[in-house]
Amino acid sequence: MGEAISVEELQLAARNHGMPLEALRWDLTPIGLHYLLTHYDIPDVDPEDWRLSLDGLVERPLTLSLAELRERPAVEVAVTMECAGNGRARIEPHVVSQPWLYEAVGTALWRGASLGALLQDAGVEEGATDVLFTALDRGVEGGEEQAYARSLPLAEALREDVVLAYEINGVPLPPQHGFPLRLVVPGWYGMTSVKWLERVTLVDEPFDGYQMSHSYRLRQEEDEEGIPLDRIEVRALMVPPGIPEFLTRSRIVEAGACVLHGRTWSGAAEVAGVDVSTDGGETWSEAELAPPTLGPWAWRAWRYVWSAEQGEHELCCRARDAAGNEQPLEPAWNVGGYANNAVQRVPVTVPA
Ligand SMILES: Nc1nc2c(c(=O)[nH]1)N[C@H]1C(S)=C(S)[C@@H](COP(=O)(O)O)O[C@H]1N2
Ligand SMILES: [Mo]
Repeated sequence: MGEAISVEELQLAARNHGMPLEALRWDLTPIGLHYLLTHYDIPDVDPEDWRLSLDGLVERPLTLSLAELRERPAVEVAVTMECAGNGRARIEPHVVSQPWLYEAVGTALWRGASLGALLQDAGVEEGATDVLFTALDRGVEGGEEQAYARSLPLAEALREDVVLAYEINGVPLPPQHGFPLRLVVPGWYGMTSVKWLERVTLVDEPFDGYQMSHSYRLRQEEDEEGIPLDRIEVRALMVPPGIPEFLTRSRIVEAGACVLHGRTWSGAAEVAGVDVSTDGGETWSEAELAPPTLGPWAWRAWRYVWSAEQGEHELCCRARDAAGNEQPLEPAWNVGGYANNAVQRVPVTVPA
């Protein structure tokens, strides 16, 4: 990597931690190891006073307490969530923001009320096209004071697996993951899954706030309109094998049979396969892909047995999906440093 990260970026990185890659071993990421991305501060919410408002283009505006949301039929879905900025720190020239390498990902079992069922109860009026989600956390970004807020097209909001979640992995949401209630939109990059929800508003056009019109767009120029980010691009990651060297994190692996394993996911289409290279991408072999045991929105396991021989090696894994997308070998630059799903490279030494 070229340019060094700044103290300001380190300040963000210390608040917003990633998932250690060895945690790829678990189907569901232990809560404290799930990645975290919070633009502003974690808000202080008293669950007794808290209410969710559902308003805008609906026949019957609703105000719901947490107890009322918990009384509704529950939906549970395993979701691999990934930040759209994952991979940003490997893009050149350097993009200043949260400096993720590979680890802005995690898989959780989210439980909550169906958003679609709630919208049905409120009665969506004709002319509504989008749903705006407004959160309690506030800050200044791009010189603009704002509450974190994003909208989602109505058709996506009505999908049966879109959840207003009050539980993660069987326990109430912890403060950092959106207590008392967050949106979870399976298959979409993490910015869509608004935490600390306060208000859901039916509107007749996409919201044009900062997190929609400035952030989370693929652009080559600052002043270009660009393309909004939505579905998660295909990716595979491996648990780095052997043991790490403390500072460089390079790996030391014993000679002989070494099981390489990891996870693969895509929000756009089913994963079709994972290939592994042990020579820096010169040659590739197909890994064994496990069935989607956690359902359609969560990662799948893969494995490959490598005969490790003495010397220096670079291990890579590369996934492709049923829509014909394949991870690129090199990152592509864009203004926000988003959606860099270039293949993971793991330098390994096999001593004599
Ligand atoms: N209210 C609110 N929701 C938010 C954010 C935020 O800063 N505030 N960050 C978003 C981003 S960019 C991501 S990647 C995910 C991260 O969710 P997690 O911290 O639970 O992993 O939350 C999204 N929802
Ligand atoms: Mo994110």
